[in-house]
Amino acid sequence: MSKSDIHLYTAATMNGYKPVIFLEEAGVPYDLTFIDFAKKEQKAPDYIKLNPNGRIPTIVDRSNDDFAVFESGAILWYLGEKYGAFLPEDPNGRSETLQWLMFQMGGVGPMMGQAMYFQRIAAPNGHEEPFSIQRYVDETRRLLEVLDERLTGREWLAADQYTIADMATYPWARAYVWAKVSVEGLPNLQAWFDRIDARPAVQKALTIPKAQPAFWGTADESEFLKENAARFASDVKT
Ligand SMILES: N[C@@H](CCC(=O)N[C@@H](CS)C(=O)NCC(=O)O)C(=O)O
Repeated sequence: MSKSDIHLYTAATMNGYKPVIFLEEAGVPYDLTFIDFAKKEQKAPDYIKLNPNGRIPTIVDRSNDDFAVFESGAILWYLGEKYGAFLPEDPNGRSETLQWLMFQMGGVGPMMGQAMYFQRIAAPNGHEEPFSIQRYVDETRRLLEVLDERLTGREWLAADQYTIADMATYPWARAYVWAKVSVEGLPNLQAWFDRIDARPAVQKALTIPKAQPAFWGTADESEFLKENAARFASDVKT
């Protein structure tokens, strides 16, 4: 069987969906390895050689001497350059795109990730931390307000076009239900969700490697909470 240039290692998480969205949008063929957190495949020595952080996602570019890229923002940037897509060429448009990509990587992702962690993983497993929950929920809401303001009179986050900044931010911001953060009163953000929800490539990407409807508030979370409990038990050092 012929191999694609891009080999993607990922899982069904917000960061994990980002490169899938790019590859589906660009119509680029890719090989996929699903990383199973329950088996700690992300910490296996061979995987750590590709991703020193022991997390997903990672890509290997077979057409570039098996060059490995980790960090989801860097992966989108690499793919954008390689395929000349979703990353504007003009310097200002490119800078705007990278500004909003960094805003997601440094702000939206980490803050929402902690809001999710404290409410969906720590609290159901006996570690209720109200101060931390409040801090991360408030900070997430503030960041979503920044996005809403940015999207006033604009369809996309950067450069008047759909870019890797939208692809990076969407799986996180769209999971506001999972973070238990309200998007009431943020009409521009909600309209942006609708625009991206409607894209066939995104709809497909969100089922690869597996759909997580609880993230988007469209399914019962109990199954997922069981998986989280198992991970919590193996992650936490007491
Ligand atoms: N900054 C990294 C974060 C990657 C990350 O946190 N990945 C999570 C899933 S969203 C992961 O691999 N978790 C498994 C673990 O913590 O062992 C990126 O954007 O790629």
